[in-house]
Amino acid sequence: MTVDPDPKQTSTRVPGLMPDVPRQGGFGPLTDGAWSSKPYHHAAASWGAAQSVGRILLRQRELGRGTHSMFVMNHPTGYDCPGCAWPDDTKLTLDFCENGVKHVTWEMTPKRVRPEFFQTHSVTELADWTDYDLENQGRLTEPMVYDPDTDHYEPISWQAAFDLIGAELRALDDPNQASFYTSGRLSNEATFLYQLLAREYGTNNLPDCSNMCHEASGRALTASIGTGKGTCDLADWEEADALFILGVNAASNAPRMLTALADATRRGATVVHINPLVEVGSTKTIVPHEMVDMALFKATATSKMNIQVRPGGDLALLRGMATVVFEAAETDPTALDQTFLTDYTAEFEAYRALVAATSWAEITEQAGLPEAEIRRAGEIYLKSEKTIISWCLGVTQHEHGVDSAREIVNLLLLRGNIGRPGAGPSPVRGHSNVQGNRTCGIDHRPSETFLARLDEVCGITSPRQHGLDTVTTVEGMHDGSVKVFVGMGGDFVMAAPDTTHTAAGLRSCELTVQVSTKLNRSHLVHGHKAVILPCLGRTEKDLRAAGPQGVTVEDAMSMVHISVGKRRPASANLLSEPAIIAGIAAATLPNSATPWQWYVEDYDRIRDVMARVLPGFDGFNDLIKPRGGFRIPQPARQRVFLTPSGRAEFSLAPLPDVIPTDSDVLVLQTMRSHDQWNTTIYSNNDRYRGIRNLRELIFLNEADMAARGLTEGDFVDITATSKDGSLRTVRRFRALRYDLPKGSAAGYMPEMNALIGIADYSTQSDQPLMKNVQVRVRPSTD
Ligand SMILES: Nc1nc2c(c(=O)[nH]1)N[C@H]1C(S)=C(S)[C@@H](COP(=O)(O)OP(=O)(O)OC[C@H]3O[C@@H](n4cnc5c(=O)[nH]c(N)nc54)[C@H](O)[C@@H]3O)O[C@H]1N2
Ligand SMILES: Nc1nc2c(c(=O)[nH]1)N[C@H]1C(S)=C(S)[C@@H](COP(=O)(O)OP(=O)(O)OC[C@H]3O[C@@H](n4cnc5c(=O)[nH]c(N)nc54)[C@H](O)[C@@H]3O)O[C@H]1N2
Ligand SMILES: [Mo]
Repeated sequence: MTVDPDPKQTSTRVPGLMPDVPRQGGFGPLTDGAWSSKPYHHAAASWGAAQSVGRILLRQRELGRGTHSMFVMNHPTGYDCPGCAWPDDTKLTLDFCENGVKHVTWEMTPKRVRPEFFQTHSVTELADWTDYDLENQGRLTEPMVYDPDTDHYEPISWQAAFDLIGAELRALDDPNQASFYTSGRLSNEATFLYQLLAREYGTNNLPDCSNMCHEASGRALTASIGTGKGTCDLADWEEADALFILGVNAASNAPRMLTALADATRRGATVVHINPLVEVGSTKTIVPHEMVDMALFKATATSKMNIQVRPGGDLALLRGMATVVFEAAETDPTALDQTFLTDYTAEFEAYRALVAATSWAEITEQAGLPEAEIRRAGEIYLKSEKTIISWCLGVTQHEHGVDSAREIVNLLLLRGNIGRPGAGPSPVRGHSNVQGNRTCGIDHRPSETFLARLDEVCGITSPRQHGLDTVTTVEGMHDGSVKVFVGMGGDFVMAAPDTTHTAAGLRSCELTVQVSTKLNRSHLVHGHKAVILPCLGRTEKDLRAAGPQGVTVEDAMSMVHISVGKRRPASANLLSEPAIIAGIAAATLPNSATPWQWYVEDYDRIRDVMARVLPGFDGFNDLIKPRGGFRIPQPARQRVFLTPSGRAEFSLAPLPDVIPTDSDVLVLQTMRSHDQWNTTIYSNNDRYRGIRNLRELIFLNEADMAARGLTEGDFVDITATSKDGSLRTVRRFRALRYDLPKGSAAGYMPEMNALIGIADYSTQSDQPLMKNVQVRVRPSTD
C-alpha cells in the first residue's frame, strides 16, 4: 500500500502530504529566506541563546512582561515552567533557559483567537495554513462548536458544550467507545479528576503522551527495580563522579541539565555522551543562568567522551561495558559490588553467563563501535565510585527500548550504583508534568492496588479491563470501536504516528473534544461533531470560589511542588482544566456521588482526596507548604525493591539485531529541532545543528549521500517500509550531509510522522518506533 494524498480532496488534507501547497520550511512559518546549513562552532546556551530570547520576546511583543516572568519562573513563589521536566534548582535565584522562555512567552502572547476569527475563516481554509500560523494566531478565548452546514466553528456557552459532550458520552453503547487522551502539561489535580471521570464513567481508555515517550522506561524500571521511576535527584547529580548520558539532546530539550553537566565537569567528574549525533550540549556550554560567563564567552566543557553509537546499538554498547566489568573482576575484587549483588539482586549468575556468552564480534557489530572505544567507556565506569546513567528518547523510541533501559539498570547493579548518594538510573522525562500524570492515575494499564484504593476512597467501581493507549486508540477509531475522543491538551493528530491514518481516524469519530490553549491541527482534523474548549495556561491566575488556586506538578526526579499562576487570564471566558473536567463530569454522570463542583471550588479539597488514594501523598496539603515541596518516596532509593522476588532483577535480553538486512535501507530517527516544542514550531531554524530556514530535510552520512548520487541540498523522496509491508512516502525533502553513523539518518518530527506506520510500534513497550524508521532515500523525480 502506498499512502498518497488525493490533492483534490481538500477536506482530507493533512500536512506532510500536501504536495500541491507550496511550502518552504515544513510546518514552521512560511519563509522566502534562503536555507543554509553550516557547522555550529560556539558553545551551547551562549549569546546565540540570549539573542534568540530577545527576538522571541520582541516578536510576541512581550519584552516588559516577559522579562518579569523569567524572574518568577521556577521560583518557589511563582509558577513552574510549563516546558520540560528538569527539576528546579532551589539554590538558584534565576533558573530558566532559552527554551523555557520561548515556551512561556508563546503562552503569554497578547494575540487572541476570538469568535470573529472563526467567522472569517472556514475550517477547510484553515486546513491549508501551516501549524505555525495556526498557533501564532494567539490564545483561544471562547468555547467553540463545529457547524457542519457552514464549515465554521461557532461560539457555544460552556454549559451547552458540557451538555453536548455529556449527551454524546451517555449515548454510547459502551464506555470503552470513548478515549481520554492526556498531554503531559496537565497538573496533578486536573489529572486526578480526569482519570476519576474516565473510571467512574467506566473505562481505562487513558492514552497519553507517555505512550510515545517514556513508556519503555516505566516498564523497564518497574520490572527491574519495582517502581517505574528513576531514583536520583539533583543532589545526586551534584555528587556523581561519572555521568553517562544516552540519547538526549540536552542543549535543546533539557537545557537546565547543561548546568548540572558543566558543574560536574568543573569538579572533575567524567561525562560521557552516547548518541549517534554529537549534539552541541555534549561538548561545551555556557551555563544558562550565568550571565557573566555569557558576556565573557566563558564556555565550560560538558563532556569527556562522545560515543557515536549506531541507532538502537545502546544495548550492545552497555553489554560491552558489562563485559569489561566482569573481565576486571577476575583480578580485582572491587570491580563488582559483591555484597550488594548477594543481598539485593536476583538472576546475577544468569546475567554473568549471558554476558560471557556474548562475543566482542557481536557487540562491536551491533553497537557500530570499535572494541577499544567500548573498553574506554567501560574503564570510565570501573573507575567511578558513583555513577548516574541518564537517558531519553534515543533509548526509548526503539523496538528494544525496554531491554535497553533494563540493561542500563543491569550495568548499574553490577557496582551497586543504586540506592546510595550520587548514583542510580535517571531518565529525563519530557513534558513538565508527564511523570505526575502517571503518579496520579493516567495509565491505561492501572494496577489492582491503585484501582482498589481509588474505589474505596472515591466510592466508585473502576473497570478492571485494561484500556487503550495512543496506537490502539487510533486503531479503535478505524475499526469503529472508538467513537468519542477527548484531548486534554496536546495536538494528537500531529504527535501520533502515521499522520494520514490518525487523521482519518479522528475524522471518523462521532465527537472530538479538544481542551487547548492555542489553535492547532487537531481542531481542524475533527469528528462529525467537534468542540474546542479553551483553558487557562500555567502562568495565569486561577480564581475559583474559595480564592486564587495553585496546582502541583512532579518533576523528573519525583519532587512535587506548587505552581501558582499570577497573570491576568487571556480571556475572561477561560476555565481551568479542573473546572472543565468537572463540567464534563457533571453533564456525563448526572447521578454521580462525586462532588465535582465542590472539588473545583477549592483545590485543597482535591488534594485531600488525592492524599488518601496516592501512596506517599499523606497530608498532601501540608507537604507542599515548604519551599520546594516534597519528594515522593521511591522505595528503590532505599534499596527496597517491590519486584516479585523482592530484589532488583537482572534482565536477560539477547542482543537484538539492529542492522537492516538490506543495505539500501537506512535507519531514520525523527527528532526535535532547537526551535520547537513537540508539535509547536517557533521557527525553521535549528541553531545548534547549523540550520536556517529549513525543516523538510534529512541528515545523511556522506558515504550514504555519495552512494545515492546526492549532493548537498538535493531534493529527495523518502519511502518508509512498515512492519506490515505497507509503504509511505514524503517528497522533496533536502538531503544534507551530517556527522552521523553510516546507515543512519535523521530528520524532524512532526513533518516525518507521516512515514511511521501505525503498525510500527515496539512489542515490548507498545511505543511507536519514532527513532527507528526503515527508509529508502532517492533523488526526487519531480
Ligand atoms: N525545547 C524543547 N524541549 C523539550 C521538548 C521540545 O520539543 N522542545 N520536548 C520535551 C519532550 S515531550 C521530551 S520527551 C523530551 C525529548 O528530549 P530528547 O530525547 O532529547 O528528544 P529528541 O529531539 O527526540 O532527541 C533524541 C536524541 O536521541 C538521539 N538518538 C536517536 N537515536 C538514538 C539511539 O539509538 N541511541 C542513542 N543513544 N541516542 C539516539 C538523537 O540524536 C537526539 O540527540 O524533551 C522535552 N523537552
Ligand atoms: N515522530 C515523532 N513523533 C513524536 C515524537 C518523536 O520524537 N518523533 N515524540 C513524542 C513525544 S515524546 C511526545 S511527548 C508527543 C507530544 O505530544 P502532545 O503532548 O500531544 O503535543 P504538544 O505539541 O506538546 O501539544 C501542543 C498543544 O498543547 C496545547 N497546550 C499548551 N499548553 C497547554 C495547557 O496548559 N493546557 C492545555 N490543555 N493545552 C495546552 C496547545 O494547544 C498546543 O497546540 O509527541 C510524540 N510524537
Ligand atoms: Mo515526550
